[in-house]
Amino acid sequence: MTQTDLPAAFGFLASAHTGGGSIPAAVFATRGRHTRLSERLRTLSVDAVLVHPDAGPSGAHASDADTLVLFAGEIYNRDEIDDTLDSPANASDAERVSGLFEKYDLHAFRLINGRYAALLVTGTRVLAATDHAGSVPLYVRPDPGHVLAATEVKGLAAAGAAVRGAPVAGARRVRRTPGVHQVPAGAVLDIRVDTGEATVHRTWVPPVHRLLTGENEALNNVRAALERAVVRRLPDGGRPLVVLSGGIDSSAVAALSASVATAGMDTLSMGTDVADEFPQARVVAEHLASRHREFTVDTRDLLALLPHTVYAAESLDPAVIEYLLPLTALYRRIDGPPRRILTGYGADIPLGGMHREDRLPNLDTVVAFDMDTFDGLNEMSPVLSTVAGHWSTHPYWDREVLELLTVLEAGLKRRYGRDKWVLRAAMSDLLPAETVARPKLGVHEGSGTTASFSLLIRQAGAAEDDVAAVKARVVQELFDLTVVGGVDPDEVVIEEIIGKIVAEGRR
Ligand code: IOT
Ligand code: MG
Ligand code: MG
Repeated sequence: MTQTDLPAAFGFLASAHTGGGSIPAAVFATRGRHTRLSERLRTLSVDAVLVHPDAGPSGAHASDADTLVLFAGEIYNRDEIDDTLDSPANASDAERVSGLFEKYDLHAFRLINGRYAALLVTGTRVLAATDHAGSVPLYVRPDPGHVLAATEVKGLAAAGAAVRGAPVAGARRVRRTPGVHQVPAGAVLDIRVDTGEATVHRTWVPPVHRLLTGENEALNNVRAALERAVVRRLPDGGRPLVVLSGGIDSSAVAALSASVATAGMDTLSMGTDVADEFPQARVVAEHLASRHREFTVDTRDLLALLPHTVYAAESLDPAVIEYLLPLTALYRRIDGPPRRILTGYGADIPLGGMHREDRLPNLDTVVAFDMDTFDGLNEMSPVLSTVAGHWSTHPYWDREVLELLTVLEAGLKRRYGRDKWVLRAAMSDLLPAETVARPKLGVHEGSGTTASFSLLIRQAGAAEDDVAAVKARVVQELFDLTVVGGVDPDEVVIEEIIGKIVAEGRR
């Protein structure tokens, strides 16, 4: 595939300042070339580093005398935006943001369906914006006269002491990084650079109402929306790569990709010496005639990547780290040229797929809770794969798909004794019957990750009842070491960390 299939930039680190100012060293887990920018606007100066694939980063920045846009990621409703802006045919995503801003000011970000983080410096303001899902994490440190922003918090943790460190109402502080806040999902932070004052504006909130829709209408809508989301994420003429477990979520993405990708499709499955879903994935790969590969990761090698997973995701949630660890191992094994990877990640959140019983009120309770609490978990972060130079994208968390799935009443999600019924029914003509009927299995279960991590902790002497607490402490410690402390994850020995934490627990 050609590199133009990748976003113009994967991430950035930037400093906007009134007087002189320096930019911290560019620290990214993301692999890519670094390009420095220095722009003197009418009121503010900006220094930035973009991290990008070889073909970038010209489409990732746009500027005129008073405004500079930095853009990491990609937009999926380009056609609609270009129509409303009368953009030239070859506009870049940074230019689209710039054009929307001219027309709508910060409301521009309400209009974008994408997977991105953006920084817009204009006049005396810095706007820091996330997509609806916060799927490309973005962090800011608003000191008076000097605002720092980065797509990975480790770059800001390395920046030295903050001047002000005052809280930003409506934004979460980041552990052990004074003055640093994460921009909420679906939000734009409007920062006055002279004072460092910041105001959060929401650009998307998860819907809390539910729709009573007929079966056929629901499944037709789901099919159409998911197909649109997949099509918008496919490489231009190249072969898509789908990470395939053989469950309904990733199999649906693979089936829709196969139905439109003219150049053929690749699928990839991971397993460990302990567990895999290889037979179930093979059924789908054969049915769709994809070029399919299986990677088996040794469990010891898998667990050794816990520090790398925390370093990439910058997440403190132990359950999320268990979901992301096998995917981290998988992405790191994809060699050759950079790929555009489609996943089935996130389908279980609006569909309540992790919920394993029949009662509808409980199902909707879980959906409402999960849609309220995903922000800050960073489970969709592209850094999991950009550490290996690849770009991942998640069709179920396309803004339109996510909204549609969320609002369907619970009885369409669990129906006829089946979980995720509406999705299964929507895909039944494109997949083998056994795939459509296959019960849900989480990636952390299918790879044995949860069990293997637990075992390692018990082997270090922890009691069964303490395993969950030890996991949480281990993830925290890995965050403190690698993200905050700048320790190379390759230098961290996971057994030593676990041993230390279990010993602490005994004291
Ligand atoms: P799961 O749904 O099993 O897997 C997520 C995606 O990872 C799959 O759709 C597939 O694209 C990829 N994948 C999984 N297993 C493999 C494999 N063996 N080989 C290759 N690719 C694979 C956890 C989970 O159950 O994953 N994620 C949930 C939600 C997490 C809860 N988060 C929250 N409440 N905020 C999900 O919805 O994806
Ligand atoms: Mg799933
Ligand atoms: Mg699964």
